[in-house]
Amino acid sequence: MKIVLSGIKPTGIPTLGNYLGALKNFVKLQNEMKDYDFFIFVADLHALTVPQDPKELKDNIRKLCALYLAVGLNPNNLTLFIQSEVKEHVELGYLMQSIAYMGELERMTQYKDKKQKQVEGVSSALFTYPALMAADILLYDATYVPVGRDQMQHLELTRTLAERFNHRYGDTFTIPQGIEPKQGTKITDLQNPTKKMDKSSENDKGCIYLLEDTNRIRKKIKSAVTDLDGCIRYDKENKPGISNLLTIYAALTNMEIKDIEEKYHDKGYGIFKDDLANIVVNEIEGIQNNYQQWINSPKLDEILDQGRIKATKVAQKKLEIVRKKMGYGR
Ligand code: ATP
Ligand code: LTN
Repeated sequence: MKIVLSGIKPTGIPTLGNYLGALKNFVKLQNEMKDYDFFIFVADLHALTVPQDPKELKDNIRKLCALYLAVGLNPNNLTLFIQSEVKEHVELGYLMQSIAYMGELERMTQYKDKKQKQVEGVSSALFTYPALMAADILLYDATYVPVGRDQMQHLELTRTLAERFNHRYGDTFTIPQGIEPKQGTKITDLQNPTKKMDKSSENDKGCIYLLEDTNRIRKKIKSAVTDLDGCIRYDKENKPGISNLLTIYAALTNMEIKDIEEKYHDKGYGIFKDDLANIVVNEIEGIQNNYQQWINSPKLDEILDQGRIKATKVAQKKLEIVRKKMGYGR
């Protein structure tokens, strides 16, 4: 059984960035890699690395589960589960902390960024987060892990920890490989196009959420920050706003950026943005319609129950091997 595995934190409503960097790619890979098993989960323990409102968290977990199915993941070849329901993640997470070095964790960009934003204090879980992420992946011997660019550093660390473990205790874990989408690996904020579009960002105007009103989405695209030269050309350094919009366009239409530039070479930003708004809304409307079918469906709970049972079985088996190799316990 070869496995593709990934997770998303329920820290808010997923954005167009999560969709293009992760969700859409999960669906594409599921359609292409027929001989792989797909394990997709809601990383709820990871959400707790920064303060969460308990009611909102509960709500976001269910919404994310429904969205996974609404974007087109096929439940027939999917182990969909909630991380906290498979207790083995926490135990292996701790074991990974025991082999990860402080210096390695200190170098993580996400930790350094998120640390700056914590007003009440930085939780120690935010610091050790990559060890838990490594456990999420290694428990299942995942071969491929589809993620956006921002997660590649964590994936590299996961590989390092797996190799270190295998070296110390003998061959135990598969060394996983990250897969980024061809386009859309880093979608930036519409108002601040050098910054990543983040679902937990305070800047609502710069983010497109998968469940928001489509008229608002249109307005956000039309008021996206661009530049004054009026030319639709990809240039990330000097034209980050237009470059980001071109990336979104390309990722949603599967067109090459140069062909989009050609198509709009004699047109202004207004027309380009109108067309892009139609493309984005068209895609998101489809997702929202499917979402309505899943969110209150008892079938969703059935899928999650089956997912928990299957994931637990695989995880327990792996952890039993790890316990023996490390020598702790009776
Ligand atoms: P937070 O704002 O709470 O840090 P996030 O949206 O950045 O959340 P996750 O929910 O864990 O982070 O991200 C899930 C997946 O979406 C990951 O694979 C990540 O790489 C991808 N992703 C997140 N933001 C973007 C983005 N702006 N562009 C492309 N991919 C993204
Ligand atoms: N760290 C990721 C979410 C995440 C994940 C994982 C992704 C947690 N565990 C395992 C892939 C595999 C994030 O913040 N985007």
